Amino acid sequence: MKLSDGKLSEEQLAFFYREGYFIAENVLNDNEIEPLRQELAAAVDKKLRQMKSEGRIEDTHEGESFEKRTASIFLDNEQNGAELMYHLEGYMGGGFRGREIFRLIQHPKLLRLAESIIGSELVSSSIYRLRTKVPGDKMKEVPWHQDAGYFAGQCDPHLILTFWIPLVKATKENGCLKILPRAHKQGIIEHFWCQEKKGYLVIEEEDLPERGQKTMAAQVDAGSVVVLTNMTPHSSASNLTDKVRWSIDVRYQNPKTPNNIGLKPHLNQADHLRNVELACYPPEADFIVQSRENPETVVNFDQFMNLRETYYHHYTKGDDYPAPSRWTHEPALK
Ligand SMILES: O=C(O)CCC(=O)C(=O)O
Repeated sequence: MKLSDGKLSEEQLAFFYREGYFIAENVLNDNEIEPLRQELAAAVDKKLRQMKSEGRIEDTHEGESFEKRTASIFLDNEQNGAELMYHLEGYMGGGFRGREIFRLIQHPKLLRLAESIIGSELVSSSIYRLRTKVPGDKMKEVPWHQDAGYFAGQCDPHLILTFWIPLVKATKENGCLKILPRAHKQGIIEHFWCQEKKGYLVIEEEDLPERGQKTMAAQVDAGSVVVLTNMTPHSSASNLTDKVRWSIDVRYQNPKTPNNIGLKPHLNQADHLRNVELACYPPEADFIVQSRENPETVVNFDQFMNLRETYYHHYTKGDDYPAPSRWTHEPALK
């Protein structure tokens, strides 16, 4: 659906609240996403040169396209491919940061769209993710879940927007997002830790509501925005092409929704461990991206890098990454 004036109209808002999703077509044009693609391509190139100089890789597939190169590395050797993707995404996907992702999260077109749903005061919710869905990588199939499943329970009553944005055309073949419409109003559904994929939560098929409802494959152009609520069940299947399905997903919330703005990670962590849950996702930093009431609180690039790095290093030290976890059990124990 096309936006008029960059915002959701009354009718489009009604659609979003009824269906639990909205597809805003071609919000960002090629010129607006190309800098991020280039930043990523440069990071890929640098890492592969380093691996080659250390004698750990022979062919760096220099000269291949943005979509192809990482796929070729994975195809040559899965471990090298996994190392490259880890380098980009970091632990649990939370390590990706740089000037262009920051520009994108703060892009006026995205903020305008978010504002038309949740108002002018906007926090970028801590979980934003870069996804390199590489062909043949089982770990990149994402099971059915609600984003709220990853957040602390206290955030269930709040609307947190997910903006899923492909950097290349997303199709059924390359594993675009799949959505279960009209299934977002019943609140949180039981999630389990996925047995074969560490770090993923899963809603079992039989627990998906509205089972008669058809799932929707969000086949969209690069730069389109798939908007979801935190309660909308979604998943994505394997990439069956020979190229990478690159995408990012960013989240926005109102500052009244619990967050860790202004909190140092150790205080945040101490409270989290005492079960005083201050933020929806304590291990990663929330930050203000737009405020008409207090414009001086909007973070600049250096503050963003500092915040994200401080949290990332604090929480990835040692091996107890305290992701909020109300789901302690696995399917077999049900
Ligand atoms: O990009 C994908 O394949 C899955 C994305 C997702 O699950 C999310 O944005 O919450």
